[in-house]
Amino acid sequence: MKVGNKLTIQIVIALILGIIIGSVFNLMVDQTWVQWIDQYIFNVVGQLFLNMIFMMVVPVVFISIVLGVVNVGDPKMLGGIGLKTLAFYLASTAIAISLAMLVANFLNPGEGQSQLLDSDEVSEYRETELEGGATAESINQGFDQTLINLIPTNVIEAMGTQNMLQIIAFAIFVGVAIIANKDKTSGIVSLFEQGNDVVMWIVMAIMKYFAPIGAFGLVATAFVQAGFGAIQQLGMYFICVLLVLFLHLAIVYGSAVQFLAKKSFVWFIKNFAPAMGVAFSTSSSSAVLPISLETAQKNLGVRKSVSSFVQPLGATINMDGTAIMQGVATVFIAQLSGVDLTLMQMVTVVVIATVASIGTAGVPGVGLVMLAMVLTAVGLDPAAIGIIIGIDRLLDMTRTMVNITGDAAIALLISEQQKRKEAASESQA
Ligand code: DAS
Repeated sequence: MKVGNKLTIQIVIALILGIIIGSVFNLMVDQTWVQWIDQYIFNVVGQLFLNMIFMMVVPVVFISIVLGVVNVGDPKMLGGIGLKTLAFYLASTAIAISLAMLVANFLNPGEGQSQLLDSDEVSEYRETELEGGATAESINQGFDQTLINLIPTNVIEAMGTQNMLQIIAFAIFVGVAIIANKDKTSGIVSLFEQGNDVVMWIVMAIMKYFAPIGAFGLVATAFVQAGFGAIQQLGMYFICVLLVLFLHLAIVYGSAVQFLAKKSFVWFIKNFAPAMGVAFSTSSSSAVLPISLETAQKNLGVRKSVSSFVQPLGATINMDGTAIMQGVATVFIAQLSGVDLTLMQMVTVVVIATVASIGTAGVPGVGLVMLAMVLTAVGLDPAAIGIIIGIDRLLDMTRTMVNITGDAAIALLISEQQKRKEAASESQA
């Protein structure tokens, strides 16, 4: 069942209303009745919706990947899709962050604002986040540990903690085992296929009945808390991030869809819009995964065997929108600090941000936590993150939307290339 236009329009209207009402309420945020409505209506409605879709992530991802591997049928072919996916993901992330630093160096969002480094937010962030060792160290585990952690020692714990890469790894083992024993595993394949129908029915029901009101609640409460007031002080930084997100979406993904998938980009955005709207409201690539899988398969016609492998992988390791924020933020903070980043430092930022995005789950605010590692790597003060944390929730919405749209664009082009390759070989036969 396609995710129809009516639902798309409902979600878009819900987002617009959430932004408007949230921003108006932000102007009266000190009023008790505003805080009551925000806490007991907007926040409750939004969190209930978020919980519902988070509830579906593990069953959907595990079942989809097992079926995806089984449908591919040949582990060697799976390896081919895997390598192609990784190559596209790493290339698009490196382009994203390079574009971000190019535009930031052109627009100079941090120029003449060095006083921001003396703000209370910087010292507060240093005390609460950095001294507690909760940020840079916790993710600065090094590439070797990230690789080791790919394989779970306890699959129940991996599912319990929604460790996406470990769930993907275990699902691939199960899928390959089913293929290797296909003369005896027809029953379990049917079980997984029926399971997939059940979980996807639940996802569509959540989308149909709760997505509009849930998206409204999440966006409204975010804007009540942050509001446009926080943007004024950091206007250039905010505009710079949004500009690069748009350019990356339109130019990089537009080209990938138009010239590699040979599909209209407008058609792509129109049909993927429901997932983009939910990503915007939840700020979580992981939470929106069941919906982005369903929307890519039903609305964009992406093959299940490609979608169920490429998109879950992308939700964890491919975060172009996040890399864009990190690129702009690093230049912004360097300019505040009066530091001219050398070319070598910019290359370091590209490498660190690309590696940092691998292995971190797609949950709200994770990009900011990874930024601490990027800033430290080029000798900048990670406490300066305190300056941008106030408006980060608003930027997180847009960059999460870009993150999952990139995953879907790459899944579409891999799927369309597969279809054209098969059509060509059939016509030769
Ligand atoms: N919210 C993250 C995601 O889910 C992105 C980020 O924090 O940058 O993709």
